[in-house]
Amino acid sequence: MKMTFRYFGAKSDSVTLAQIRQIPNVQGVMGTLADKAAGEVWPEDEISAYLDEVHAAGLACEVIESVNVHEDIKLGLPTRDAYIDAYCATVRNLARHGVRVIVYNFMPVFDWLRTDLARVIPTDGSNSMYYDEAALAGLGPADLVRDMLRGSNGFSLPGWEPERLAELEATLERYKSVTPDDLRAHFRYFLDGIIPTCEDCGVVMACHPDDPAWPIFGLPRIAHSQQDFDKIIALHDSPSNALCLCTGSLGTNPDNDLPAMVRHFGALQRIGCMHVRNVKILGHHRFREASHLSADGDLDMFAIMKAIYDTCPDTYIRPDHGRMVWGETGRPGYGLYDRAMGVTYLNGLWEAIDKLSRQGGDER
Ligand SMILES: [Mn+2]
Repeated sequence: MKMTFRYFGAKSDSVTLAQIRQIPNVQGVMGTLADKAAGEVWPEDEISAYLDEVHAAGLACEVIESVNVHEDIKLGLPTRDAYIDAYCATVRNLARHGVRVIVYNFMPVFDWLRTDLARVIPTDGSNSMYYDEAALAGLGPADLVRDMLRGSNGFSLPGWEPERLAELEATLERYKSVTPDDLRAHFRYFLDGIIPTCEDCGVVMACHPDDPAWPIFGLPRIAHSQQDFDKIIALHDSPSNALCLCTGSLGTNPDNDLPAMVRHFGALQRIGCMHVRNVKILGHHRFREASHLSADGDLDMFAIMKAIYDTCPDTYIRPDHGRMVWGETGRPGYGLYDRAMGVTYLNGLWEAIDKLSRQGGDER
């Protein structure tokens, strides 16, 4: 596996490339241009400036995240063709600079969602992001956006860019007539439009799951179970139509068997990259993010890493949202310390799995 770390760029991250470079075994970043609106073509000069900075720090960047899909594409509006062309232009620009995997999602309006961005964990005084469906009662989508932005410590939240949300009410209204099958049909149209370009330039699209792993505010959501992802990879049959299995997002629903999902899609060669993190389920549609350690949450991180080792050992991995520990402040979920601890823990699991396998001590 290629261990990486998310990096938002010097202007948008509280963590530096020098710090990332010092985390054991981190060979690269999963990068982004933090200020790009959905539908915008990512200019080559900005891509190369970002990558030059990463490379100068001794790190690779073959995975780019958050190339967001314009709502008109998800809504299937006539204007979608121009946005699909723009998306293809961004794919080509990224590929020209060595990018091999692009992480995106097809969630209507809202990207990931939490009801508290800094919930104190009583047992140790750290804090992490928290979700309680009951806290949404009486809240409209606009209230939620206001609360999310207020809790962001001044950082932009990926997927919560204000310009995307400016026309919130109108966009929500448009989705009222869109069924999950409609959304899948729009997804197929999008994939049919971009995958030939991706194949041409050797790029794999990695679809990130819905987070949390169920519909919210009555919006259709179609990417939160193994069945959902089977349908997505069938929409356009190509090795370039792949997945970013995010264990913490899918793990919010205890019905999702993460090691089994990794094995299933790993065996099909449809895992473009992995986000590996843990989550603690506290009740029905109530959870908080945990340290990466298996015992601190509800996911078996050993079984997940073993499934990666067995079915897609060369994939890109990064730790995902961490807690805030040791007094650190920053972009919620994206502090340095807890994610760095997550990396070393995942490294340890990997070394043990690898050595036991080589010694014939693998009893699976
Ligand atoms: Mn993720």
